[in-house]
Amino acid sequence: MGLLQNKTALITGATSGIGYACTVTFAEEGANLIITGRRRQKLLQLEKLLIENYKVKVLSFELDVRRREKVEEVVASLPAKWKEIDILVNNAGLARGFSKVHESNVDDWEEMIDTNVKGLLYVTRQVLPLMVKREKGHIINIGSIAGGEVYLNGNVYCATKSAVNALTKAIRIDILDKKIKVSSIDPGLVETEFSMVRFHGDVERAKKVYENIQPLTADDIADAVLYCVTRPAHVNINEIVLTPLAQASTTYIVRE
Ligand code: NDP
Ligand code: 8X3
Repeated sequence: MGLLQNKTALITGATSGIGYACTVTFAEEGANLIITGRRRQKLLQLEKLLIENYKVKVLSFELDVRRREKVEEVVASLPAKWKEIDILVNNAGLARGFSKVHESNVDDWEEMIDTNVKGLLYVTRQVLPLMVKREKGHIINIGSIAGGEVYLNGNVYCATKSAVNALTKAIRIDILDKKIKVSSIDPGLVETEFSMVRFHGDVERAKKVYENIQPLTADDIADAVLYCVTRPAHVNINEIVLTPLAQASTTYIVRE
């Protein structure tokens, strides 16, 4: 029997990287899954994989977390049983662009702020009341080590992850009397589509980020998430910070 048997989890940004790995890990442990993301084809492929390989139920929604009304509509449309969400993984997010503030593309800022901060809030605002009603649930926010420090050209991305860090702590205080868990997972370098997105599809630049270092994998993060959601009822993991062995901070990295 899986560790998450009879649990229901909603994962944002399930189409790639960390969200995808969390989805598969949760399915392996028997969780029923609500998977969301913008790329319909990838969602459908994932849904098929889950149904064919695991005995779990799956609902998938093409969802851009920046679209507040759509977020409200999706959560409101869930059948009653599916509204009993035990775990919300607020994972959808991105870095877009890598330049100094006075040279940045403002559209990149909007995209990061709207996704990483406002999107996370929109989803939480719809799901958390369902958890509060049941006095049961666990929110996992995927933050970053960039939420605790800043680096050259990281400015707005770091600011959004700093906001995620603040929100994790704030939400935990807000619902302290509601028996709901809130955790933040803050990774360093994880090899996913992250750098391709950050560098607007520049493959060579993206590859360099993971050159001569063994980065974390999305599965490493899913493993940390699974650890958080399988602790005894009285234990809340507030934060897990994890980096590759060769990374001590966003800037101290030893490459072979
Ligand atoms: P990926 O680019 O591989 O995955 C990002 C996921 O987020 C995709 O599934 C994407 O799906 C989804 N997403 C992006 N924008 C939106 C949106 N507006 N609405 C809905 N879904 C969206 O990167 P990672 O897996 O690495 O990133 C996941 C999280 O981990 C992010 O929050 C990131 O900041 C964080 N993180 C990543 C680190 C890394 O080094 N990789 C380190 C620390 C934190 P789709 O395009 O289909 O919508
Ligand atoms: C991603 C890690 O160091 O690129 O959040 O900001 S870093």
